Amino acid sequence: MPRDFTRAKISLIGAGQIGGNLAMMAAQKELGDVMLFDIVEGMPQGKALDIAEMAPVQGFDSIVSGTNDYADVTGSDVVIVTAGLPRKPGMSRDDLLATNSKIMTAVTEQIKETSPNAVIIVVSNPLDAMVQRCLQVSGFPSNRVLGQAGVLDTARYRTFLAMELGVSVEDISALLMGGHGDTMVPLPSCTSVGGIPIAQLLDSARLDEIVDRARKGGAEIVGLLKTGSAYYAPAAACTQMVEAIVKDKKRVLPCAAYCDSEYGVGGYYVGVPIVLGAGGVERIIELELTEQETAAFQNSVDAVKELVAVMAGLE
Ligand code: TXD
Repeated sequence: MPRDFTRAKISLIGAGQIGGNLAMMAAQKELGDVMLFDIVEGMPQGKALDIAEMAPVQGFDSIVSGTNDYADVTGSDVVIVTAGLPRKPGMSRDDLLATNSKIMTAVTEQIKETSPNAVIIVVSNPLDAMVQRCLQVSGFPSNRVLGQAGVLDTARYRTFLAMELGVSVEDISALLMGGHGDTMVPLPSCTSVGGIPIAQLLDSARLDEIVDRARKGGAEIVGLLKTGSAYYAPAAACTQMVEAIVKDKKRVLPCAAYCDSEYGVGGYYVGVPIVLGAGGVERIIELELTEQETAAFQNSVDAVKELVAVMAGLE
């Protein structure tokens, strides 16, 4: 009797720019079979077929499919949500919050119904509020609902450091905490180059400039593209998280995780280092922060709380 080997089922809710690229990257790495879902008819099917036709050239056997029917999402092991609308001219941040939180509620109800054992990774913006909504609606344990932001922000920071120092990106190890964007908290004490503390290679003024560029990394790309936000690096960041889960790698990565007693957050999502494996958020690593880092982190938590309060007020 042959043993029953099954591949992980990875479903992507939202087959736009990030969803499409994530489908491609996950298939190329053979992380599992990929189901692309979107409300736009034909689009996920078209992207899936295009990716499937890469397989003979690139040599991967993951099955990539597209659908407009949630029944096809049934039994997913990992679900990544990128569904939502980007901000359009004339729309306030609250308008976006209202629209996307409605989408997040509807999407999460379907995930709960079709894939009750999945780990959900939320990507849609405003990230820290959307992941909170997903937790509330799913009723899943908080270890199975997390958000992607920190892997991307840290990747941007590592890219700029490698450019500055003229060394391989592979040798830059770094960590950023806090929310996605302006309130991001850099931790120079957790930044090293081939094991060498960053302070020995770069003065703190230059490091601050690099952190600032990472902090505004999303806006820099929006400014260049003009028609949308970044998607290749966000898709790569999600791919790394999916890989950690489906291969139970127990990677130490900065992710938006539900912190209650941790860091004294009191029940909100915020970017912290976690151990990511088959169980989702298997552990939140609590670092000892300096006074300045604690203040910056608190500032970030306050911004998240404010966003969640606005979202609650919209109901
Ligand atoms: O690091 C991060 N977290 C981020 C997040 C980095 C970059 C971009 N970030 C946010 O991700 C961005 O602000 C958006 O909220 C999401 C997705 O970005 P993407 O660039 O992929 O947006 P697209 O191309 O507009 O894709 C969104 C898709 C689109 O195809 C819609 O038709 C679909 O979402 N959509 C839905 N799918 C399913 N169900 C519903 N209800 C739905 N509504 C829209």
